[in-house]
Amino acid sequence: MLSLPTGFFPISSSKTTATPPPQPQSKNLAKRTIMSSSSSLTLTSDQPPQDYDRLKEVKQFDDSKLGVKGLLDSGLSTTSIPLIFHHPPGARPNPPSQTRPTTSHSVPIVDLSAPRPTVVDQIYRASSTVGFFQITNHGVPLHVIQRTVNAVKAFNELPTESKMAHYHRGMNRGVSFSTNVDLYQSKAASWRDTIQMRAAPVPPNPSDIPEVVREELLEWNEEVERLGEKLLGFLSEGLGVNEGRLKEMTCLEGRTMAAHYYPYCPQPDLTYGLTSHTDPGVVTVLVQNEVGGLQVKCGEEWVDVEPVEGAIVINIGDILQIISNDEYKSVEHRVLANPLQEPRVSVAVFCNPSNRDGLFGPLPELVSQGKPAHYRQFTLSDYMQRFFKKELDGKTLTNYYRL
Ligand SMILES: O=C(O)CCC(=O)C(=O)O
Ligand SMILES: [Fe+2]
Repeated sequence: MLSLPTGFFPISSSKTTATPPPQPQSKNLAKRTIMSSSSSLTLTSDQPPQDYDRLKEVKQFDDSKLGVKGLLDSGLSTTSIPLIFHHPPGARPNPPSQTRPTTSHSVPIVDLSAPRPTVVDQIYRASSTVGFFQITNHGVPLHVIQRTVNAVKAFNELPTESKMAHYHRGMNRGVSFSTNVDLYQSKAASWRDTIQMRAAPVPPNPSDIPEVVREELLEWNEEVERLGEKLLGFLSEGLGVNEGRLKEMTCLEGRTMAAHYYPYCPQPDLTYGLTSHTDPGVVTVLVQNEVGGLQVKCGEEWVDVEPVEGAIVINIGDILQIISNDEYKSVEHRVLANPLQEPRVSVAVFCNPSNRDGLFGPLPELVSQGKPAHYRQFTLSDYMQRFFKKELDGKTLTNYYRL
């Protein structure tokens, strides 16, 4: 069920966005097609008709350039969601999203204004258990976070016709806007639209970024770079290695941004906002609005990553789990479909190494006779190739390279 994670390597590889063969269609035609009564996008019963052609439906939806927000605004999905979004009964949120259980676990909040040894210790503990934590007093002004989130909201709430002009999956220019970045890979679609942006090493040409989010996403990218450096310092120190170790490995230099919009979903128990996955990179830096829905898996429980005003969510990715020889944990997380009228907005920045030909594996400082390496070494190019050939599944990177 695990699908391509949002916004990791996709950026510079043309293979990243498995787009079906182009079929020229005018906007209006696309819209007519999706709205025609013969389209099973209007079919919402759990039982697909015998002649149900899922790929055709998916493609029609993509060609319509509506995204889920446009589908909702078109009036097509105000009470029920099309079949392409229905996840199989055994793979739906359980228990239903409206009755989230209380759990004994929680995602730690680390106050970065505490003395450094305390911060390092708390980040180490969170990273080696839940794999997620939130940081406060991090130096990024609240209004900068709000500006970023509000810009993403404003873009998604533009009239559908204006957004359609930006709708495409290819990342050749370093920016895309589409629904479900994994639309053609996943078995069931989810209820979100996403702007993806290559953030580093080379951000896109500003004129290729939709104007409504242009300044804000570029500014956010700079904030994340500053914050990321501090963060990598804490994470390195927690491992007992030189403070600059992860930074020197270029772990911050390959960044991708995914700005997600999760509108109201009329049937949130049939689908997801984003299905369960781990992030393949080093660390992810994420801001979210007040709506909530992000959950992290702790044992068999799904624990809410509660929105905290001004806080920034950090999670460990697969590469850092490997580099740390399993001291840090890359943990599965997901987003429930949004049952509220207020949309959920989040902006994730995936920090990856930029060095694709160097060898990555457990840090030699962390390996000894008593603590053997859990992984073999690999290059990012190798990983990317396997990743896009879909040779890997589940906790892709960690399982594949595990010794
Ligand atoms: O929207 C969120 O809160 C989570 C996003 C996420 O996990 C991802 O993009 O990989
Ligand atoms: Fe993620």
